[in-house]
Amino acid sequence: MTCSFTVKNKLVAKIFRDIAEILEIKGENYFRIRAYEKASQNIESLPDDIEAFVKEDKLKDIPGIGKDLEEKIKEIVSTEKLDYLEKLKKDIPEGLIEILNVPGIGPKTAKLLYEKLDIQDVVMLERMAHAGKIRDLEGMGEKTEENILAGIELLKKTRERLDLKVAMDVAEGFVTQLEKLKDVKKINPAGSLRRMKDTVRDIDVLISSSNPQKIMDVFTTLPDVKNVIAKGPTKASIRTKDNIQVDARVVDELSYGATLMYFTGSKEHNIKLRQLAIKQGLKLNEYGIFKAEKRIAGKTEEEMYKTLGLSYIEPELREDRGEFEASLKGILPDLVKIEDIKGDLHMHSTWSDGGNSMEEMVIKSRELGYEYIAITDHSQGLKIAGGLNTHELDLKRKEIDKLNKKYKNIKILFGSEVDINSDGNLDYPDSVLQEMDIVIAAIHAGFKQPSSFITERIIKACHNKYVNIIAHPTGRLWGSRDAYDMDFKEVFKAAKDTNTALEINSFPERLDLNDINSRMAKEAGVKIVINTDSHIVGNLSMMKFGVAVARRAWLEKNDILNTAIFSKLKLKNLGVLPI
Ligand code: DGT
Ligand code: CA
Repeated sequence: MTCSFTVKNKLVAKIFRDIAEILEIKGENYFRIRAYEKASQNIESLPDDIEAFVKEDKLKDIPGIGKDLEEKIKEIVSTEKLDYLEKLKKDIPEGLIEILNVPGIGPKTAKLLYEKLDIQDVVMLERMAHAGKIRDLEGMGEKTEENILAGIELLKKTRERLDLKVAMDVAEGFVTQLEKLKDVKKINPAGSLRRMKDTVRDIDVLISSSNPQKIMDVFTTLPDVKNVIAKGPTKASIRTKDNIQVDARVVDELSYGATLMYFTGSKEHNIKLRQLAIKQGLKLNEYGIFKAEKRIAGKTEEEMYKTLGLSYIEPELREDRGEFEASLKGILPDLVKIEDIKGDLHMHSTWSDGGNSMEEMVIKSRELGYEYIAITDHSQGLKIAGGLNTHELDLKRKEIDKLNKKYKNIKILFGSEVDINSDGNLDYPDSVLQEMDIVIAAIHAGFKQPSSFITERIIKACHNKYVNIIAHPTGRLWGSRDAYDMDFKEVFKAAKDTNTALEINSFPERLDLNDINSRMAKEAGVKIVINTDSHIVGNLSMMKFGVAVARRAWLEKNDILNTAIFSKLKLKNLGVLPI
C-alpha cells in the first residue's frame, strides 16, 4: 500500500516539476512557475496518499493547491498523465526535456544553452561541451563543461536501456577484472550485448570454471559493485554504483557452449532451436543437447549448431529473422567486419563544431589504418554549429590540399554535411557543391513536419546530382528524440535510382539507420555507408557500433560503400576526386 501511494504522489510531483521547468524555459511568468514548483514540493513531502485527498474532496487542504491545480491532480490520479503537460512539451524541442535530466542542468541553464548555442538535445550538448563552446557563455567556464560531460555520462547510465557503448564499457570492465583470475577458463558477455543490439537492459556475463565459489566471491566484491541483489553458488546479480545490473553465471566446460548459446538468446532464437531439436528427437537445454539421457553436444556453440544440422549462426543474427532457413540452406551472409572498413566519410573538425583540428583527425585516422577520410563540416545555415560560408570553404579546401601533400598515405576528401532546409532546398547552391569531393545531406531542423514533407525533402536531396550520402536518415536520438516519420519505401527508391548511399551513423545514440531499416534498404538495392560523424578524435573508434548495426542487418562487405579501396570508391562526383 505504501508503495502505491508514493508512486502516485511522486507522479503528480514529477509532472508539476516538469511543467515548472518547461514554463521556465519558455520564459513564462515567474509566479506561475513558482506555483507549480511549490505544489510539486508540497505533494512530494505529503505523508498521505494523494488519492485519499481526491476521494475525500480535500485537495484544497494541501498548501498551494487551488481550483486549477486541483483539476489537474484529479486528471493525473485517474489517467496517470496530464494533457496540459503533453501540450506544453510540443512547444519545445523533445531533446530539451532530456537535457533537463542531465544532473546539474536546470531550466535556466537549458534555456541559455538553447538560446545562445541552439542546443536542442543531449548529443548536441555533449558535442558543444567537447568542442569547448560552452565555457564562453556568461556564468560558465571550463569546470561547467566538465560537470556537464560528467552529468551526461551519468544520465546515459541511468537510462532504462543502456546504449551499446555504455553497456560495452561496463561489460569490458568486469570481464577485464575477472579474466585475471587463474580459475577463469573462459569468459564471455552474453545476452543482447553479445548480439550487439543498439540498446541493452542489463549485462550478462558467462564464465567457465571449476571453482565457481571463488568467482562468485570475487565478482560480488569488485570495487564497482554497489550492492548484491542475489548470490548463489554458481550465479549472482549485482548492481554497479551507476545502478547497472550485471548478472554472472559460472558453468563447467562441458556445458559452456550450451549455456553461452542459451544466454546469448534471443529468446525467440532459443525457442526455435529447441523446436528444431525436438523435431529431431533430441532434447536441448542450457546444459547441452541430449539423446535419451546422453549428452551429445554442449562444449562449444559450433558443436551445438552442427549437431542440429545447422552452420554456425553469428550472435548478431540470432533474432529469428530468417537465420534458421538461411543456415539450413547454407546461404547465411558473410557479414561485414570492422577490418573491411577502408575509410570514414563523415567527420567534423574545428572548422565547424568539432573539438579537434583537421590535422589531428587525419593523424588519428591514419592510426586506425584508413585509406581515406572525408572531413565534412557543417554548412552555412547551421551557424550555431559554426557552419562554413563560401569564403571559409575556400580556405578549408586550401588547408586540405596542404594536408594531402603532407600525409601521402591517406586521402583526405573535402566535403560538407549540408543541411536539407525545411523547404527541401540544400543549404549551398550547386555551384558550391560541385567544387566538393563529397557531399552529405542531412536534416537538422523541421523534425516535426508531416511524413510526406520529410520524405519529399530527403528525396529531393537524393536527386541533387552532387549529393552522395544522406546522413542519419531518420534523425532518431536514443533517449531524447524519436525517429521522424518518413516513407521508407519512397526514400529507398529515390536513393537507389540516384545512387545515393544511406548512412548508418555510428554514434551510440543514433545508430541510424537501424538494423531493420538497413536490411530493408539493402533489399531495395540501396548502398549503405557506415560513418562515425566524429566531432573529436575519440569518436573515431565508434565505427564498431555502426558495423554492429550493419551485421545485425545481414550486410556483407559489398553492400557497404566505404569498404571499397580508394580507387574503387564510387561517388557521384568521382571526377573531382583528388586521385
Ligand atoms: P535485454 O536484457 O532486454 O537487453 O535482452 P536479453 O536478450 O539480454 O534478455 P535477458 O537478459 O532477459 O536474457 C538473456 C538471454 O536469456 C536471452 O537473450 C535469452 C535467454 N532467455 C531469457 N529468458 C528466456 C525464456 O523465457 N525462454 C528462453 N528460451 N530463453 C530465455
Ligand atoms: Ca540482458
